[in-house]
Amino acid sequence: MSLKLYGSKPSPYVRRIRMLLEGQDYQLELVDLYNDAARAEYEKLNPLKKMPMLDDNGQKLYDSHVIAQYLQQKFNLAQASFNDLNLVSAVDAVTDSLIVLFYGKKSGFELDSDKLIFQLQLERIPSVLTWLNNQAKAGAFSEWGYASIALMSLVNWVEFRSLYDLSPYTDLLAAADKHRDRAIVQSTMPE
Ligand SMILES: N[C@@H](CCC(=O)N[C@@H](CS)C(=O)NCC(=O)O)C(=O)O
Repeated sequence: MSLKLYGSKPSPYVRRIRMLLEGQDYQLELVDLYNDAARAEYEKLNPLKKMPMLDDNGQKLYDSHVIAQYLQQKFNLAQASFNDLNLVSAVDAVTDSLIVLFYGKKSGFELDSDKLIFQLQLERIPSVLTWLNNQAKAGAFSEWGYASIALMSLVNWVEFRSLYDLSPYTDLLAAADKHRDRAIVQSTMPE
């Protein structure tokens, strides 16, 4: 098969691409970045050692946004608007901050706000979630597209790993609830 997506099932960035690839023929190549041997093997394919990576018959792409752009062109999918891309950037900001906190915790650190690296993330997350919640209230995620795909990847991953209390962000959760039952959302749930 020519189209191969490298990544893990829990990864929110990989999940976006799995959802974008709905209905397409591709192979998911599982990568375990927590395993030293698997990481060393993956480095031979991808020096960035990040996921997702797409390999389309030898054409490699290393970043989910570049992959999304590539797939939009390849399969004639709708282009995301700049407003949607802003929503995706905001979802990325929360995702990246939660990844830093997740790695911090996994590395045995206390996630207190005395440490600048944690303080920055702990400040950013509620600020961005509040903005996203207001956007959701205004209907920004009502259509199924790149922004809603990014939102579902974030919300389901946060729930799967119990990473953060999203309950105050009621409009954001209501927006996610509108898409929860989609077949592609259900079939790509983190596991
Ligand atoms: N900007 C990248 C972010 C990808 C990313 O951070 N992926 C995480 C997994 S969710 C990863 O590969 N982390 C490994 C590491 O940072 O060493 C994208 O959009 O693809």
